[in-house]
Amino acid sequence: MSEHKTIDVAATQMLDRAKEIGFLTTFDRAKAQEPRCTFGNTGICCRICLQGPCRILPKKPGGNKGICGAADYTIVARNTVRYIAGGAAAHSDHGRHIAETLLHVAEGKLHDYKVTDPDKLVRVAKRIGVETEGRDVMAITKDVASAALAEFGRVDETQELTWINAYTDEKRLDLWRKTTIMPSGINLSLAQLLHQTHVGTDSDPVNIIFGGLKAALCDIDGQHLATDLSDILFGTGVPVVTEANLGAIKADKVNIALHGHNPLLSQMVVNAAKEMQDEAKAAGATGINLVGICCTGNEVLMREGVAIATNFATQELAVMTGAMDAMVVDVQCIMPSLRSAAECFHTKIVTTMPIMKIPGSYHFAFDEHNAINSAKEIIRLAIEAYKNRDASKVSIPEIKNTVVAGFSLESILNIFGKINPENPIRVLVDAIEAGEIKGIASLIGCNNLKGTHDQNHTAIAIELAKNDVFLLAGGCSAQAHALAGMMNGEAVKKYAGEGLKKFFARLNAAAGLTTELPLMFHTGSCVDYSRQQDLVNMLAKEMGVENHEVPYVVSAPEAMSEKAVAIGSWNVAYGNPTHVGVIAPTVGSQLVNDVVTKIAEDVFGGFFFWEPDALKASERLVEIIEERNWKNAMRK
Ligand code: CUV
Repeated sequence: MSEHKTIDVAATQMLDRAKEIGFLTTFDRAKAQEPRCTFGNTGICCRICLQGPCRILPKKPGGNKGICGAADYTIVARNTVRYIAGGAAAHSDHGRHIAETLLHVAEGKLHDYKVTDPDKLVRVAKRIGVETEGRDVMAITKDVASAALAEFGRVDETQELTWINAYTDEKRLDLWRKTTIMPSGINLSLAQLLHQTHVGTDSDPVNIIFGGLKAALCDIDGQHLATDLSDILFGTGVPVVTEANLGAIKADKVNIALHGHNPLLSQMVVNAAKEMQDEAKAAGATGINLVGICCTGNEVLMREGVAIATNFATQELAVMTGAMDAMVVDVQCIMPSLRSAAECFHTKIVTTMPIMKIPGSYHFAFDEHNAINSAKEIIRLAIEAYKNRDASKVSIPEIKNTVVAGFSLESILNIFGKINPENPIRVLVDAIEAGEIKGIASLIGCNNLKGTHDQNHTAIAIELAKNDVFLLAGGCSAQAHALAGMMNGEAVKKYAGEGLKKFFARLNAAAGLTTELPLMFHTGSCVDYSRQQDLVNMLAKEMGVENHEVPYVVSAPEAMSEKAVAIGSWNVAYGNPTHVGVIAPTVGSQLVNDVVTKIAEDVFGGFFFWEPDALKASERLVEIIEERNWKNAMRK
């Protein structure tokens, strides 16, 4: 039955293998959860106080509200925004960790990290108002890192967050001020949101949702600074050619998967591995092979060309190959079940962060002060594990596809700049205005086992490409396309409409790369979605329209995490129509559902829509883009 679980051929093989050895995967566990509780599924189960859980039971006298009197709309609104708080906390804490590291670099406390991209440092400094003229790199670094850290602890509500202010146009900022969703400090807004949704505080669903949007703006702020500072520390991605899928795991090498989100550790493992090939050889392997899973995989893919093994839903299956010697994990999206998967083999699961441990797995406290040596010790654990590998248990699917990735905003503009050096973004605007491409879509988000793994990611990409929509991608969505062999030049030939093909032909002729450009531009991890928004902001300016008038849409066909809810929400606040391929737990309240799917458009120009059917979703996305183009043409 595995063919209905995933469209990925390699994953299907590994699911058969899991069945053979009697390992129950996340796909089995998803099935065990059916049928879902309707109360939870639609958002009308309240577990905020200890009198609960309360459910909305309209047929019972007194049952149409919770014990405290909270109506369905209050319960649904509170539940929804608490997802945003969780997501924004995760993204921004990731950003804070990077900022702290950068500050320590500037203070000379860390020796294994450095400013790798001083040009980006200066660009960011100028943007956020840090003086650069005549100052040395470390002084600028210290101010930029301090400005980032100041985003978290600010309690003066008359001030505003620096990053979103620096990158967003004044009209949009004003709209956020008018709707009272402009945050001043990240920690403050997240604490206030938890307070606002405590039992007996706010029961007004619209006010609660606005509190949620404030937290969502903290999410994009934390994301943006995380991306900027990671680029400064580790370099800004340029196009790279590599491969994706389980066939990237090598039988003759010590295989180490980098899984999670934070590049502080994964980048050090990449650096250390370069020096340690001989140690692997001494153990009988031909070398060390690194592969990525989830977003830390995207980070090292962008900057180092590390191959993608697989994405979120299929992470356990990388262990099923029997050739995974160690899986090094940091934070977020790491399944606790990896340990039991590893027990069937020799694989070492190494947790590395103080807030992320898995009972029974190996914990190695990663120390930034001793980063390279920490990374080396972790690699040595993998080499030791390799010695215990049982060759008879190794079964690696012979499936992998060529991937062209590394599309930071800088590298995208660099390519456009080969056609129009004076005004690179004009290239995209010209293509839209000439009708060569209809618009732009961002394919983002996770895997969600309420549907078939990766099916809708790829189906929507194919439909949009056929309709001449230029595609950006990130997170596990980008990995889905990479795994399926769609992130390369061949896919353009196969799937792009005539206009999009022409656009690519012009780009390819000008780009001067040794490879053809891929069907979708992979912008990095999900912390990197500010790259997309920055591009949209530039487009709006160049087109002379407002953010919510740009022919741009977002699709998260398999959104799953709290972070995805936060990301979707700031997209809506920026004016972006945002498709989610699972029915959101807002449908338990008609009012709240209408606010996020309809009223939001009146206020922000962006809105959510839920559509599990890939074809219907694609049709709607294309319609929205066409409608925006039509309106823009009318305005002229
Ligand atoms: Ni941060 S958040 S499942 S790894 S994209 Fe993948 Fe991406 Fe969602 Fe997680």
